[in-house]
Amino acid sequence: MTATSAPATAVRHPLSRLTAEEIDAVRELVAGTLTGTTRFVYVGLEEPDKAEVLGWTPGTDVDRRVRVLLLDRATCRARDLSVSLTRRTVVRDTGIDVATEGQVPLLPEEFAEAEEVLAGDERWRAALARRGLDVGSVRAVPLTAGMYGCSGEHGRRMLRVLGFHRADPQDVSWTRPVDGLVAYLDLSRRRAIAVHDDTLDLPVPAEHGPWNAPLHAVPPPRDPRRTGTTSPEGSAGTVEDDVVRWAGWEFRIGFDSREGLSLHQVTHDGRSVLHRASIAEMVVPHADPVPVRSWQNYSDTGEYLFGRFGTSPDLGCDCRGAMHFLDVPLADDHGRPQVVRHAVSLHEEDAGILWRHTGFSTATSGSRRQRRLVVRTSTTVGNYDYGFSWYLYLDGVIQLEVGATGLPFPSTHRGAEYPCATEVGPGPGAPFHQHLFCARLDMAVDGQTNTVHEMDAVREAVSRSNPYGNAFRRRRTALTREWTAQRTADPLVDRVWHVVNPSVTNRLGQPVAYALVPEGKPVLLADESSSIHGRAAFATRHLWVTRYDPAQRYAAGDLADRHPGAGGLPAFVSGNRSLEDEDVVLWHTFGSTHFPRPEDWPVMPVDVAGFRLVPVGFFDRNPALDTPHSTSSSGAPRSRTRGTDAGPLPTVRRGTSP
Ligand SMILES: [Cu+2]
Repeated sequence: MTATSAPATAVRHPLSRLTAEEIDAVRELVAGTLTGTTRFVYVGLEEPDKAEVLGWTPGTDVDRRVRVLLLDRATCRARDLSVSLTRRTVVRDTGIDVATEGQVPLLPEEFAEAEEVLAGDERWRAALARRGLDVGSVRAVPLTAGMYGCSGEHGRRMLRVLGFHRADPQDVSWTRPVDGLVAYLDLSRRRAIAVHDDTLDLPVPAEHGPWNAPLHAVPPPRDPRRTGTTSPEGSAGTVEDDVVRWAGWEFRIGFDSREGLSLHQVTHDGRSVLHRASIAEMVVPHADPVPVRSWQNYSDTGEYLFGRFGTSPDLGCDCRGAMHFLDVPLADDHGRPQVVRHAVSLHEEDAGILWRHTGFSTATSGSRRQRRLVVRTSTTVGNYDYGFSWYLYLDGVIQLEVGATGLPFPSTHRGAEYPCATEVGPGPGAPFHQHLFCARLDMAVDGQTNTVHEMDAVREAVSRSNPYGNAFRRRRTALTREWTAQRTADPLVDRVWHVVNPSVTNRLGQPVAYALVPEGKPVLLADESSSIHGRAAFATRHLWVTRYDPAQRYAAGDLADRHPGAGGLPAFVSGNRSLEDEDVVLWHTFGSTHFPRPEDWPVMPVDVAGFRLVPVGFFDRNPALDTPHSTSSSGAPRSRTRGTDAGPLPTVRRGTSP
């Protein structure tokens, strides 16, 4: 299978994002194998092996490969292809056994089809009629099906569908659940296997309308000065061919339709910290045990491909001040490039006080402002909107913050005593649920080989050396094998994980390290016997450490949708490889356990979760000592009653300390 025309593959860097021209070239290369019903589920760069990336020099050739997942909608057969743009050929084309390997991710057109199929289903229509609803006024909301061993579902490409009444086109889709009703849809046969109507008398909530509908009594807009931050002075950073340089940091930006934003080859003053960082999976398990929604567990990355639903920011609101944007071309269902405008934004912003001290003399007093570079992207997956913000700070800290907003998935509330949902409005309930993300952190602290230590605070018993009982210390436990490197956080002992390079020491003779600092919130709460416990095993621990393997990319396995379980991390660690002084990858589960509030209705304020990577002996001293003194936003020097800090500098630049 060879293309007739030669695509443009001028490689700027082995990790350069796919261009629209390359997506076009991929489509041409596989065109001979397509039928009229073939759809492109995924088109993404096959990142070269790490050794090839690290050894690459500008001008060198690299085999530019693209992974393609195809689905024939007529037969539901799926294929996994590798296309070489350099050699202009398909180098791999294998079928996927969907019953054992799992389904390829779902397509937007399959979601659209769900409503059409159910509109013609007598059982669905009768259930709606029993509630006094016309089928045309009910939005069918298709959701990933999970694996529950239901009869007739083995090996099937499935959705489970709930209904929401939409009284008029201005309504958002999520405010008026038609509760007690669910359809199980077989996409291969384009029909409902089952329509369950629990016949409970659960009324559709009466209140409806978008968040700014008069009934919500939305107050007039606030003073614009209260609505956000700005960077009026601009940024001292640069972006060139997706490589960002700012305040000593340098890294490459990646983006694909599955993981969304990724950071590559993150260095600080030329020293390596991370080889690659991304969100490799996420799951949203729901807690409501009623049959109509006990199956609600979505892997938003592996099943929906949340990068594919990347959104353009609302300029002036989502981001303000001096911004830099990257447009991202992604392949649509037909393999055609579609550009998400401004999919990634970068800006610099104030982040409070960096450090300060009022000394005994004027010479020892001073204060500095913290600033951070923000690399941000957002995605809308059904009822939820997620914003992913990577922050890089002046003091060497890296932080990921995920903000969740939109609407909690609603039910009809089943009464004040109902234990697994909150009544969020007059009628709608919001079942409890979790948003659990898995960050894949391919660490490279001052080199590719590192060791991970678990660090706990430990109380010391009274003894001859601790006669007053005030002593506490830190216990260091090396995580030496994959079977024992599956850990939970413990905030009561301030547990963190140090990624250490034993071969490199700081000026004090200590091995350099970066700490993964978790928030330590609950991991997966579903019972150990539940389906989702096996299918999202990654989320049962805050930390897994594996030895680097380029094929091990996704925490719940390569194909998450309809996978029976035990894929991903449990399989990756089956060999119990040694982790000491090796090329290690950290998989960190974090997120929120969401007990919705009335304040989350009819649109929820952003709730955040995340983690930090903090240098521990990586630097010889505070790396931000050379931060210049700040000016006020007007550019005038602040009045200073003490100290010798000299005045205004327009932006943050390293090495220009007064
Ligand atoms: Cu939530």
